[in-house]
Amino acid sequence: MPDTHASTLETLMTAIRKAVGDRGLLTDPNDTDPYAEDWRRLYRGHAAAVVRPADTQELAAVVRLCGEAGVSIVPQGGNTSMVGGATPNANRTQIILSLARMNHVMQIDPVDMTLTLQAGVTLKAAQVAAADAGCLLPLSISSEGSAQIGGVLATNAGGNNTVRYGNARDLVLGLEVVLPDGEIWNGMRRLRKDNTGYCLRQLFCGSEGTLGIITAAVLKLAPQPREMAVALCAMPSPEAALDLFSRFQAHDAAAVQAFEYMSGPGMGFVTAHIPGAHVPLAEPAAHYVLVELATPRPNAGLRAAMEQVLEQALEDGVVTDAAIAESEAQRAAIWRLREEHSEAQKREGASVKNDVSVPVSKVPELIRRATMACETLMPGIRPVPFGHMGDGNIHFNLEQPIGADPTWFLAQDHAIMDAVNEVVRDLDGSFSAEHGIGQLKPYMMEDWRGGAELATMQRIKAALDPKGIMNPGKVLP
Ligand code: 2HG
Ligand code: ZN
Repeated sequence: MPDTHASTLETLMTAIRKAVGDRGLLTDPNDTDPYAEDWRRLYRGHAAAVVRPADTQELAAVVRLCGEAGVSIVPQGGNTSMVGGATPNANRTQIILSLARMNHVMQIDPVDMTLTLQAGVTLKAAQVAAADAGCLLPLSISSEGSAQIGGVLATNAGGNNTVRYGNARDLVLGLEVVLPDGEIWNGMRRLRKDNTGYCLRQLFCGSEGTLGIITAAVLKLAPQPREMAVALCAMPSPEAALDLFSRFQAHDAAAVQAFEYMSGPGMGFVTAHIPGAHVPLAEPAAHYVLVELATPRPNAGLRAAMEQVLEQALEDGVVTDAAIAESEAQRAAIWRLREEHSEAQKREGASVKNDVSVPVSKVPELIRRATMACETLMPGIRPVPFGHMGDGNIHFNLEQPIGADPTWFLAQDHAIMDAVNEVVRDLDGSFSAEHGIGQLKPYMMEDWRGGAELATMQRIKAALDPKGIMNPGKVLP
């Protein structure tokens, strides 16, 4: 590092310490390094410091100081990015701005059906706060215990309930954002209708910290379900899974809260690596579906509806076996089989992830064609597709061949992603459905979004962040 930069950083740290106090600043590499590696362990960065402001004013002061010093900022919530979106470079020249201390639920209004909270509240804590007030925060993702609201919104997370309630951006009524020059934009409105020019809050949703830092939000709540029914189904094929989805949609589309696909091999990794995981069906299957029905209507008879649809599907050979949860504990155990897929794949070895989406009707074709493409590219590779079939988002993940060197395997990631993406493009899909772009996928942007779309994004970036200090190297190529 050139000496001038070292002394700039030193001066900056002194000023930041003044702004946030000793509690708000970590500079010892032993303290900062855990923040600088991503969950997948694809990126090991090193930060000059981790700054943990206590409130929006402190955070804004830090952003202003960094802007003046020309030092770039990597905003970080729960550090659960799948695309290295919250990991700094390795030069110890960037600071990580952690929202972890800004974790207060500020207000819940059961009449307006809104939840007002700081960005560092975990998604799980936000769900619990909503439930305590008799409402539902209808956003559920596997990492919800660690993921924070700010990151969830900044990446426009999707998850398990998109089929019914949309993505994170669909739940946002208001935002507070610290802009790259340190100014605070207070857009914490909780209006259902507000047509007053460009919709700035939507600009920050999905911007992955490249345009500003979300510090607080007002989220839309939904009525809490009065009845729920969850089933795990063994399926003969991906086509049968799509058929089952259509049957539930035809029966009562408003009740389908989640419709998740899992493969036989993926389920095998879960039962092998996750203690206590057990599939409540007689035989292992080649494909599985988790279906969750829920409704706020009283006396809706959901359990009977679930049985009726599944019985007919069993008779027609669309489902080969099914288990309906009889208790909350059984429901949680079935969901665990789905939610532990990422962790189980990590324990099995190195994997390449493809968070892709296609029209729902094309999911079976995606699974078949992408499987073939990857097996042709690399004999022995182990496809473990799973995910949100009800909204067309499949995590087409590939596990390394048994016995292969993980480093060698990961070095082939572009070729593997390209093979999957070729199929996705042919099916009119997207190369990133819900995980975002981070530092893993900017190189794909020119090819997929080049022309007027990417040029407009670059102009927006240049207008809001002319110094390029906000999460550089992420999203844009
Ligand atoms: C999920 O749906 C997450 O569980 C993670 O989006 C997906 O590990 C993955 O690829
Ligand atoms: Zn997912």
